[in-house]
Amino acid sequence: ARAAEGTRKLAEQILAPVLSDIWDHEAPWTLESYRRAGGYRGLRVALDMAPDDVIALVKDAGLRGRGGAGFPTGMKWQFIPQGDDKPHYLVVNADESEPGTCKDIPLLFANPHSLIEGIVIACHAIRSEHAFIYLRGETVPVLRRLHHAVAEAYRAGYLGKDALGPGRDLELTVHAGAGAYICGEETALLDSLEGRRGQPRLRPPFPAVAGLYACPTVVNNVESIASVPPILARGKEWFRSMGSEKSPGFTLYSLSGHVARPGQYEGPLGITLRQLLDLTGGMRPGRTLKFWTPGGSSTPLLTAEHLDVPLDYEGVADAGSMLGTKALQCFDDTTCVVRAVTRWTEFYAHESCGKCTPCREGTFWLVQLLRDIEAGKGSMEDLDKLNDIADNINGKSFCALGDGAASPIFSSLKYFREEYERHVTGGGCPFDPALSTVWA
Ligand code: L3W
Ligand code: SF4
Repeated sequence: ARAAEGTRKLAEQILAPVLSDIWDHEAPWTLESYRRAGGYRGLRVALDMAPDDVIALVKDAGLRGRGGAGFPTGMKWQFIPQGDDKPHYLVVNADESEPGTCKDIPLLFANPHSLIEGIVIACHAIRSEHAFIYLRGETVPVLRRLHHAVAEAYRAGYLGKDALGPGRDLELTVHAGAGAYICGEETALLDSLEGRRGQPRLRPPFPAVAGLYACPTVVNNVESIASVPPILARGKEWFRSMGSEKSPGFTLYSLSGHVARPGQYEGPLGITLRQLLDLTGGMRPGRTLKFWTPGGSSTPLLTAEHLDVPLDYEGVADAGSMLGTKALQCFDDTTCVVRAVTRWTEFYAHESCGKCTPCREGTFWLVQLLRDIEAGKGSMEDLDKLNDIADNINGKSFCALGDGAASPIFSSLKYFREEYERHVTGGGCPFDPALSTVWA
């Protein structure tokens, strides 16, 4: 009975969305539609507050970054030095491209004003007069819609001259990237925005100290910034009434793969994949869950044993993985894990920026070994080599892309070593490629 009650409460929260509340309204991307639903109310509250009080509120609410690392948003804002004479910048990371991650682009497409309102509030808080949105360039319809929304916001006075109060202007620049996964890494993004080849910078200094044009810069994910206006409008207690103590609030879960109804589902942090699948029709008919990623392919795989892991930062970490971007890619019993890992590793090898040797060389060698194993040309020694190469990438690379590439190798060997061995002893892949629809 308690489980049923929990599921009912969860359904109520899922059915009372915040970020996605107007996605099914008519033309939700327009200023008119957004304002009709109460949009820009949080901004009015914020502009009546001192900047430091806005930062304190976001910090007390406990909002954590939704781009993958879960870093506390208010604390990041607080790192911006005060009393200096350099300009401060806000940069929104909309370069979404982590495999399986598909929440920021739909959010921008459906409701770009929720991001713009969050940007204005954040700029007030960190005393910035110029913000940038770095958008994944391939998403041309989103780019057009974003430009349209920014123009509306300028016309309405939310941006431009005196937008933050008398003498406090705010400019917002939308920049389309050229389609490199590494430009989602915050410092590579800044290099790309400055017109250079996007490659990670050494940290520290962190962007908060020396970011865009060597000035103090906050880099935040789209969903993090779009979550700020409702906190201003409804208060920190309301935000904290959802989720858990260390991971409060609501979030977007991107459900994909062999599920009956893939899509974006909004709910509190801390729900479980089992609850989400129960509410959304489960796996495709007649099939069972074999493995899944909690937050894109850079986060270690989990299995059906982990269906009741709370999807919050601590719960997923305790299970040996990371919440990451909450990209729940679900694979059923028809899927060859070696094939899935090979496909992801090919992605990392292709997207490796080449700056450091462990990642540039290691991802190349991982792909060669995996392809051989999948094709039945591998040996038992190759399985140890896979582990060894991943070990030489993990923690020894210049940025998180290297660790991300090592993670599916380690976790698949941990849970499915026997399946790798069957490829070696059986002369190739034991699965029927016609049954699995994920890999074209
Ligand atoms: C000032 C300090 N700032 C940390 C800031 C830092 C950054 C944030 C988090 O990787 C993960 C990665 C992917 N003073 C600071 C400080 N900061 N210490 O806090 O930093 P960090 O290093 O923990 O993480 P990160 O480099 O931001 C993000 C994983 O997310 N991921 C990838 C997602 C990809 C996308 C996409 O497609 N766009 O989001 C998925 O799980 O592997 O582990 O801002 O400056 N002392
Ligand atoms: Fe580039 Fe990979 Fe090194 Fe990151 S880990 S700097 S992506 S080569």
